[in-house]
Amino acid sequence: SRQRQTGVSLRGLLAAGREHLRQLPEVSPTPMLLTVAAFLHRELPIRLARRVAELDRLPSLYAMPSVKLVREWYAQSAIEIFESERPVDPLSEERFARLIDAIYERHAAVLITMAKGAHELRSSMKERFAFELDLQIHQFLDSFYTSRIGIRVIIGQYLALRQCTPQSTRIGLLDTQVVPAQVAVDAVDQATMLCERQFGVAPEVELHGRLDLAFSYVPDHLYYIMLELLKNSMRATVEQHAKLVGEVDHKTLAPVKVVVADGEENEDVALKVSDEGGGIARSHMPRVWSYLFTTASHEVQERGFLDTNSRSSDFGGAPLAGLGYGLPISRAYARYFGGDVTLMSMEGYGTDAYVYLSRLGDHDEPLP
Ligand code: W6P
Repeated sequence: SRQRQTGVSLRGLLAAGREHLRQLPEVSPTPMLLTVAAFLHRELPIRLARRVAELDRLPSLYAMPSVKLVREWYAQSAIEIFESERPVDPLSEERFARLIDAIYERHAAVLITMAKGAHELRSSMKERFAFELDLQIHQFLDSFYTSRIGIRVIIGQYLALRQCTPQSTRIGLLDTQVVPAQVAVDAVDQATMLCERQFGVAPEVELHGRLDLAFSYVPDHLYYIMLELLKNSMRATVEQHAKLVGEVDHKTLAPVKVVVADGEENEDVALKVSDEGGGIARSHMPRVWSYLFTTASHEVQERGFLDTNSRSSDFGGAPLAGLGYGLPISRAYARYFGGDVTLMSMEGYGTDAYVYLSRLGDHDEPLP
């Protein structure tokens, strides 16, 4: 855990992926794939061990059974990789990939289990959190989840490259031609389905701006972010309408608006999701980004746990009101490649959510 972590950037991942695909027709595994595997073989135990050491520094959280379980997964995985043979030829690379794949699956439920741990801690304390501890745990979880995103990106990229075919714009988890408007449409479809299932009705979504824009990104991350924002906007719209009109079974909901923007030589791609769902009180804003407060009821939370627990993918369709983790996790995804998510709200009217995605690709990943 005392060794230095080595960061990657979108540009670095793209370059390695392209080189792998260039070498692919000739040999398998390619020299580049072996280089990537060797990088993971050294890097993953460092990153995993650091999380174990960090956890050991938070005794109040670590006392929770769920958190202990997560720590065991991290320690076990670090040891397994550390003790595994270095991937240097087809056979050892194949064995290494199988180990990494199993570890990726082992850690599928980390988010939900840590959330449970934070919940356990909250209920174990009768009173509201002491501000200091609250902040400390929030920052810990933010670092923890940011680190997890990074680990899952480098693992996911390696495993996806092994199955990659050269004739596509897709390079592992990355795509050189992500069309944000198309990702938005896919997220709208899913959010609409979830919203209709929960409320029996969903607002229309209008799409504006640079609908043809394409750039290099991880489409799964953008999808996760957009789905989260759209679910929030749709829910707010339906609930606001019910408050004003006294029913939800009505088709005159204010539409949610999505705008895609980018300028010449612009460093960012920006997306905006706007709703007229009544907005968020300014005093309420901090808890919207918190891992420790959640607006969802306990019953919904429990369902949230069950609904997502069985999934091994991080990008499945989560329930409309789950853990209340969607926003901070979305922001962590955006920040991971140098972007951000912000909310601007007018209480009594509605909310604008802005997503900024760095298109330069040279941002080194944050390595807490
Ligand atoms: C709301 C609350 C919220 C959070 C995130 C995105 C959009 C919205 N709309 O009312």
